[in-house]
Amino acid sequence: MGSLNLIYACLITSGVAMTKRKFIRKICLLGDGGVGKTSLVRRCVLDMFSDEYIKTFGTKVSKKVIDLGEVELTLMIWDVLGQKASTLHEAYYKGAYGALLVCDLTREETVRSLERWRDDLFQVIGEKPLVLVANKSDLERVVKEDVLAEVAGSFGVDFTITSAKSGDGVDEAFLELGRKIMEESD
Ligand SMILES: Nc1nc2c(ncn2[C@@H]2O[C@H](COP(=O)(O)OP(=O)(O)OP(=O)(O)O)[C@@H](O)[C@H]2O)c(=O)[nH]1
Ligand SMILES: [Mg+2]
Repeated sequence: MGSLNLIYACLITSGVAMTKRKFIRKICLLGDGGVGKTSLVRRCVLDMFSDEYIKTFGTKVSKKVIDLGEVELTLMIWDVLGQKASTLHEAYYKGAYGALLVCDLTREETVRSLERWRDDLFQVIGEKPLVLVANKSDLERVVKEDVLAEVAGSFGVDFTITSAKSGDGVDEAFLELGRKIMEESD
């Protein structure tokens, strides 16, 4: 047996090559009503989309396993309603390791209100990794990229452009947040 094969066999018998480190982390999606939070979760978890708008009442938790190389990360995704009822939100935020801040590229006010969503979140869980998600890229854009860059810059985070409808950028947004969360835990 060659020495490489021998090393490989040793790794397998010791379990090193077989096992990924596994983590489970709660994340939240925040942003105004109708920006596409539920649709992003549906696209990410089920690879489906619907044009129908059913306001989220209460909260829904979905699970998505992502592969980050030597780490397997299970995201428990909390889809929080987009209404301004911060007493309710507090309970949803508890225990979250990070969040996607979602706005709608067709409505600039949804970008401006992200600051309040972030502040609400940080009041409950402290500063945690965020990714700014600018959704509905398949529609005609009203929000300019420099406005996104300015808001994201003021939060010290990156932004990702997505379409829950076409799927563009959706997996990347969840992956990016997952990566950031795991970097924090190192
Ligand atoms: N064209 C297009 N429509 C989208 C996209 N994402 C969501 N929508 C539509 O926008 C509407 C609202 O989407 P939801 O995912 O329910 O929005 P939400 O942020 O969960 O809304 P709340 O639960 O009220 O907070 C629905 O009609 C969706 O079909 C997208 O990327 N492109
Ligand atoms: Mg919803």
